[in-house]
Amino acid sequence: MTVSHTSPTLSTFADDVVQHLSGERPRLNSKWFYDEQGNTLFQSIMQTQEYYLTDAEKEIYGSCGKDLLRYLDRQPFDLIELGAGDGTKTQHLIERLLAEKARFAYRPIDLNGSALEELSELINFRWPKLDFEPIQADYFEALNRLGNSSGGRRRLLLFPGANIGNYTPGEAVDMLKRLRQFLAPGDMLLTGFDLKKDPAVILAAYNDAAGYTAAFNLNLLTRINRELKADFVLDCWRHWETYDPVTGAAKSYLIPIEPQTVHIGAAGRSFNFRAWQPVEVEISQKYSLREIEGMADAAGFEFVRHFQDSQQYFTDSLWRV
Ligand code: AVJ
Repeated sequence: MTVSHTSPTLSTFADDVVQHLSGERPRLNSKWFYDEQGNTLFQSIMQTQEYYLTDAEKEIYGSCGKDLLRYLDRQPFDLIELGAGDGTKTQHLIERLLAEKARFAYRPIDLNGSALEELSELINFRWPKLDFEPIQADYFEALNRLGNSSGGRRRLLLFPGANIGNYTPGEAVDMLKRLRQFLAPGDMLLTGFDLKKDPAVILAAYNDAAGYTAAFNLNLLTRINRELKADFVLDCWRHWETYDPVTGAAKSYLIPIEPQTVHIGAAGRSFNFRAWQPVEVEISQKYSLREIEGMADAAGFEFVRHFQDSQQYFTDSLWRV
């Protein structure tokens, strides 16, 4: 199968950038990080020694399969994955599920066509007989396409990668409530959450020594320059990361070292930035196990259990409808 390399429509991207930059505190939405260069940089981040999240979830995915099947009463099910990416982690789960002779169809969802294409190659190479159909779309657009029943089959919805961390806690609960609408009694949701831990460990993960995270953040300005005909002067912007152990929010900012007027051609708009005026770009929210259990409740799920890595840095939290 082929996945098309569609970009978001220019006007969606332009409108979103203009809207976020226009507020009293200028912002940019981190969902636009992932153009081709952004994907490459994110892959490099995942390979740094500081970015512990990927290995932690890989370890969990490599060991929770048997338990998951037990909670699904070993019935056939649909494995639906939100933000599947290129499948480097999920293949460890699929491997375990198939080793346990599980019967399931795999439906990965991602906005990113090139990641889905890599995932397709991986699946076709390793498990050509797996019932597999990738969907290139927004999470909810894809879920709408799938409808709110799998014809009586159970659903196991995977929401991996601490992607939920890019929402504020309030937005995250709203999002989880919406996911709940696509599930029926007996269906399950497995969500990856990064946990509160030593602030030094968290800060380092978003401030790697080789500078991939800085390049990843700055690449958003490069993308806006290219796709929206803008003129950010890249040399004048710095990446800055903070972690607040009280709220659990890791935040990244782009900060200009001198005043700048930036014209965005595709939107016909200009924006003035004062020297050192931060532009908020990304939140990567960290939670405690207790907070996560509270979220299950708030979103209308029954908390089942946590699957954690051996360092207890990360959890994949299993909830039931
Ligand atoms: C892909 C959203 C989980 O927030 O940890 C990595 C993205 N940003 N380094 C995260 C990211 C900077 C990542 N997620």
